[in-house]
Amino acid sequence: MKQNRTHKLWYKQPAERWEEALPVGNGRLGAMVFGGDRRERLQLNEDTLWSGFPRDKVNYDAQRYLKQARELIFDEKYGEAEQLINQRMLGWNTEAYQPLGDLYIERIGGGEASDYERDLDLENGILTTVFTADKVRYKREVWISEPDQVLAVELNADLAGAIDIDVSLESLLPYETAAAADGRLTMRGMAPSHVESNYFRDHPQGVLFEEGLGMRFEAQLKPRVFGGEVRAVSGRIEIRGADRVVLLLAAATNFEAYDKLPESGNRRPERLCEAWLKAASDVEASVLRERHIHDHAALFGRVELNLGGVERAELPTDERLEAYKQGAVDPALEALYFHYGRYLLMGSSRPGTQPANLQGIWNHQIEPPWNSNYTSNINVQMNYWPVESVNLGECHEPMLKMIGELAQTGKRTANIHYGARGWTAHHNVDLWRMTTPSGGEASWAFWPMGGLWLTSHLWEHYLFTGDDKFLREEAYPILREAALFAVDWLVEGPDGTLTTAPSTSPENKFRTADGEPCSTAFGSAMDLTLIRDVLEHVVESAGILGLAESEVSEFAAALKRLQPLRIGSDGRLLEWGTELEEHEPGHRHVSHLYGVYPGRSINREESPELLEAARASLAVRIESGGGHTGWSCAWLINLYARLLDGESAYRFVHTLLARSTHPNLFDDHPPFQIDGNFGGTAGIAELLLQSHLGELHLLPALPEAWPDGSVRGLRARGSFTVALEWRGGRIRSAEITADRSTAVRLRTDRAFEGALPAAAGEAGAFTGALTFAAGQTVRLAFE
Ligand code: FUC
Repeated sequence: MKQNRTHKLWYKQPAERWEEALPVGNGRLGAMVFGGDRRERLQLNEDTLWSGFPRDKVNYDAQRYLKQARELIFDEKYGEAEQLINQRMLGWNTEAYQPLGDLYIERIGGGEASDYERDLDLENGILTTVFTADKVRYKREVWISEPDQVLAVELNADLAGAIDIDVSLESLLPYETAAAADGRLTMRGMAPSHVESNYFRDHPQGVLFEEGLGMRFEAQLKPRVFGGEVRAVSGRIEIRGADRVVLLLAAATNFEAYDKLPESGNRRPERLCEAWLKAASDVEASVLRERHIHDHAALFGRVELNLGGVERAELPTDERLEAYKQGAVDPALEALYFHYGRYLLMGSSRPGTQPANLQGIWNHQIEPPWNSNYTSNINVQMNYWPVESVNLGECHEPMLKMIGELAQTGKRTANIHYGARGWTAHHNVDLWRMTTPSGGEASWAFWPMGGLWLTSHLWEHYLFTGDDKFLREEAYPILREAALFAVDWLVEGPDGTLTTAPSTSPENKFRTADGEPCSTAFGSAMDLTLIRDVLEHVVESAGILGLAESEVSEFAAALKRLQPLRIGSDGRLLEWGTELEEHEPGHRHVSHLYGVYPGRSINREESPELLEAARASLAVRIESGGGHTGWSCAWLINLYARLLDGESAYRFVHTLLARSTHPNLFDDHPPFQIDGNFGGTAGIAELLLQSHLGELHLLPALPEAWPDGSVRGLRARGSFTVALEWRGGRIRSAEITADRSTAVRLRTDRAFEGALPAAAGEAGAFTGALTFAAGQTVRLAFE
């Protein structure tokens, strides 16, 4: 059967490795589906299942050493300052995101499978596996419903009575299962009270279980069997001679109430599962399926992207990716990667759920890499880079909510660690909203700027939506408290400007005068950029909201005295407040370029010299081996998009796919880490539309690899939705809708010389202004 595979990942064999399995999720529940013909495995996750328990992790001693650390730094004794921080001012690592368990469906009897195929349809969020065994055609569909909060597996066969399966639940964590006479399966388990930090291994050491401290979880499965029978046998169920089977699974932890809580309001996981399963089994599976598709398609279908090229979707996705690595030109695969990023974000972040962590919600290890936590010195932010521009604004909610929660826990950290007002967070965050420094070493752990970076998400959400109520009630109080921390954290530097000390530039190191690698100095470009941003955002917000807060003048005064970014003797942007020799010139983080992207303070209009210095820094970073991890490569795409260098950006789109992508199109840091998927998706959007300078820039950096194409549904700051069409690298038409009545400048300075936009009547590269009534669409045709 020939089918349209434009929005599908598909394979001719089951997954052998986890990175070949396909993800489904509703933001809270996730599964990696292996598609085994004989033994199907669905590896399950629930987004609140973490190790640990709520507790106070502040380091009461930290503040004692702050003054001394500052003095050492201003005496240029950087190594000594760093030692002091490492010994006295750090904290404990975050807890780890946990795997819930596995659902196994074993086919009993029957011969070898042939004509096998599995696919994931991004448009409807349904995963299908089909194969033939003993001349019977079997079909299995899996989806996870957001409206109904259950996972569904539907099994069909084209011969009556042909379905003979055993169904069981297992977990890597301590668990018990029970099977009831009606076929209901229950798995009850317990999470570790603590997991030691572990980057790559997965073994039992360092995993602590303490009765009464770890989280409890439960999964319940309810089968609906048509035309056959079901038996409970020692903890599993046996289904024999069925025509059709629908398995419904619900899972929950005792972490806290969900927004989606059934009305009982009871937090016990067993009650939650029962309520969800009851509601879901009161309706036909076809109704559940329709409700799921309706919900999924409403979000997924908002954006269309066509990057041209010959559609190579007739090739299975793994073979297609392999061909791409070997040099096949496949812009449609690049478009598929973009759509997959949107799919993954919808699957791992929906209103009321936890935000997407380092692996979204998909994790099969008790000791996952970097605890599968929220790494807030780039990674969790990158997860949300595309969220607004690719028209998934509501999927931002879990992140925005977490920022509000961190603003609460982070007050204690600001106060006790640094004697400062406001709130702070560092480079690692977890379910428990840890805001203290982690353990380890200063180069990553000592970074009290995490909270400031996170607040940019509140501001961006405001810019995209123009929602004053959100700004007033949700964003402003958090921004203001972050700004209070920023002004209290600033100190007078040797030249009399306000700077930061101790200051690191995430994970990077310089060489001290003795040639030793060291990370701690003063005034890193990223600190100063983040502080400038938050102070400006608060001052601007207060203006928009008409607030006459006393601190606003304090913020404005600090802005005037802030140490400016500096350019080094070789024309590159300095990463620390003074010129220091780099220890690893090709370091994966490019924190000092924050102002180019995701920030906007380094731009061609207001700071062209800094922009050129940033360009020079970037070039050296890349020549020296930078961009070598998935997310690092994805950052480069976005930076080059902002530098309006479509060709360099495209080079990294290609690298990301060819070098850093698993067969299931998951980003490969290595190992799997989802940020690269999201950063790549954001970057592709950024090449087509930019709005960070208060104008709509159409096709700002279109690469030559995508001469013909179209996009529909991208969002721009100012509450715009934009559709574009281009041919031969030149824009042909644009359709812009504004949610609110507004005016905006328009720029189409690439591939548009001499054309005349029908609606605007201006000749030359068009940079005119357009005005909109609320809801109005303006269509521009370019000849
Ligand atoms: C940061 C990065 C690493 C990794 C980790 C999760 O520490 O420097 O490359 O992505 O986060």
